Amino acid sequence: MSKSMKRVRAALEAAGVASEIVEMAAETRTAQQAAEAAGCEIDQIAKSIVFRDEASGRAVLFLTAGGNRVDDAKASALVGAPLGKADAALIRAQTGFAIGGVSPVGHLTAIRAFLDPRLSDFPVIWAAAGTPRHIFSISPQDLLRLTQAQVADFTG
Ligand code: 5CA
Repeated sequence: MSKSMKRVRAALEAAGVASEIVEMAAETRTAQQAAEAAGCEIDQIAKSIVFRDEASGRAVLFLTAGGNRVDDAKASALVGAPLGKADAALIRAQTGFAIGGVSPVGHLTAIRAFLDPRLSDFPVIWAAAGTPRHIFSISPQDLLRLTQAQVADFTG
């Protein structure tokens, strides 16, 4: 098992979340691929979209329903600072994950997080487990608890 996936598993276990990481037969790099693999609606996939807070230089996490897009202006207003693109190196350094497998949990360092209310329309959602082939299911409530995310409208 990859180190990235072990961190995800450890975070889920530490929080007492009864969730299993599932290996998919096909790649789950995108929300569309993940939804097809899980056999769920695209909005049931929690995308972990990372931006760079240009004031602090730190990464910020937007847990976004698969079919939604982050609106830059709304997201910046929420953060209270301009946001820029987080490149692969920043994402890797702060989260410990590579693009396509960024998990919402098990990060190397604490990350400020926001959660798309659309995700709360489902009893269970799916997210990346640290690799482009593994996902796990979790309730939106548990995901909120683990990420300490703020629920806010940042899509458009
Ligand atoms: N495993 C899937 C489903 S859970 C997954 O990780 N999807 S995702 O949407 O969270 O991750 C893909 C996202 O990575 C893209 O939507 C995009 O926002 C981001 N991304 C893709 N390429 C880059 C890049 N070169 N730099 C920064 N972010 C990127």
